[in-house]
Amino acid sequence: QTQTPDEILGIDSVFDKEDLEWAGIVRKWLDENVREKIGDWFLEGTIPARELAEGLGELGVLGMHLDGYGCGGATATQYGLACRELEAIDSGLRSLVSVQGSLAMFALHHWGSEEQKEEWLPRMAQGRALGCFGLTEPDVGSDPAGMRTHAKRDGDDWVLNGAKMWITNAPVADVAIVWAKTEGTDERGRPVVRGFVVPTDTPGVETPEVHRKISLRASITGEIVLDNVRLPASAMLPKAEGLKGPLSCLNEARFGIVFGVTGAARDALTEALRYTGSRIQFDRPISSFQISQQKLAKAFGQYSQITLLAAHLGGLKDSPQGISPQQISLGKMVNADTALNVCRDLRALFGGSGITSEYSPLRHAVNLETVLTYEGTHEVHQLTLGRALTGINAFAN
Ligand code: TGC
Ligand code: FAD
Repeated sequence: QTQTPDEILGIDSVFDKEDLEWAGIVRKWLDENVREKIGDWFLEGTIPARELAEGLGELGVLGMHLDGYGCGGATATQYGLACRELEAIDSGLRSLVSVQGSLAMFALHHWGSEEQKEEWLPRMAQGRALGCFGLTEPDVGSDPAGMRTHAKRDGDDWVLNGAKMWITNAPVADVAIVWAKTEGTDERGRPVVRGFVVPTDTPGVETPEVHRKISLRASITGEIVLDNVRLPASAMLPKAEGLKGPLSCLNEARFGIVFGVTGAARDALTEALRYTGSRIQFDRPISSFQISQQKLAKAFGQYSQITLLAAHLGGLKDSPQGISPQQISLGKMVNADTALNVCRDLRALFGGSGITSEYSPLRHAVNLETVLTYEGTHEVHQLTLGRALTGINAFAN
């Protein structure tokens, strides 16, 4: 008598019944519409983002944790569980949804004017308009305070110059949320960072694709090049002033990753159980070897730990006390790293077949290399937690 990982873990008492039912709806839609195709998209180095967005909009996962403007008004845990199902297919698919809902839509929802929200959010929730989020630059990643992209006033207009790099969805987006330094400084002498809503068909905007990726291949990554891009005064996000504007959006997307990567680990473990039960060597299924069982049990233990941490952080985010950036860093640091180790270790159980796109663990593992890096590298989260634990800032000294 075998039991699934989630049965042994007792997933029914980790999450509410209605939330698991919702996750089941997302899983079924993905199984019917995406699962079979993902290996090919990964090999081809692309994803039909616009077509998929409309389906995902109908399913209700785009901006699902935001209220009003055609968004779903779901809880953080429900959103997390959707990310888990998306990343059980591929991190690139979860990225598509994270960038749309947690970065671009959240920036508009949290920091935008009424007009900006009404113009963009309903269409983005339906997947009829795609957004991207430009913070990173060719020379500036972990330290966004060093950004060079700048916005200058010219009469009532803003004129933007600069370049953003590694921007998910940029080549296919209708709108980019671009973060730029403005002239002048705040009371602590720091340049003031502002966010701008930039339709990608504005003259002076180019969004070339980044090629030759060997990770997150089922995702479209690009640059945003801004050459004297003239925007009306109304293009600025009025409520975001300073780096806490973009960093608040990162909290949302990092939270999605905390849940998402548990899906990748679950999928790798499910495939490993299936494969090792049917593959015969030495006249026995390879699941009967003690070393195979050790690998499976270790992966199951790690999967259980990261699922419980995600559930705990989801509960915090849904509680009146809310969740802190340090708690989100804890989840991102531990869960991305652990899921990567789970997928990489399980890959070995597939022998030669494990290096093809036929089986998911290696694809998940190479994707998780990106997940370890984006949304704050593993080291950035270690230093964030180191600072919280010791009171000493080790980012620059
Ligand atoms: P510091 O300069 O001291 O702080 C600036 C202001 O920001 C506030 N703040 C936060 N606010 C909200 N949430 C957070 N997590 C925040 N962290 C900082 C801070 O309170 C301060 O506010 P104020 O009012 O005093 O001005 O900066 P710091 O020392 O706190 O932070 C430094 C550091 C290194 C942690 C931060 O710069 C950082 O997180 N760097 C990593 C950059 C990063 O994650 N980039 C991600 C780009 S987007 C992306 O990767 C998308 S992937 C998309 C996909 O899923 O496909
Ligand atoms: P760097 O910051 O140069 O870091 C290089 C190495 O140095 C890392 O190991 C880092 O941890 C280490 N390091 C840096 N500072 C310190 C320090 N103080 N102490 C110790 N170690 C340190 N960005 C966006 O804005 N929007 C997007 O949509 C987006 N999508 C992405 C999609 C993909 C596929 C990828 C790969 C990246 C994406 N990014 C996006 C960019 C991502 O957020 C950055 O790559 C990330 O923040 C790291 O920046 P960097 O690549 O410049 O590395």
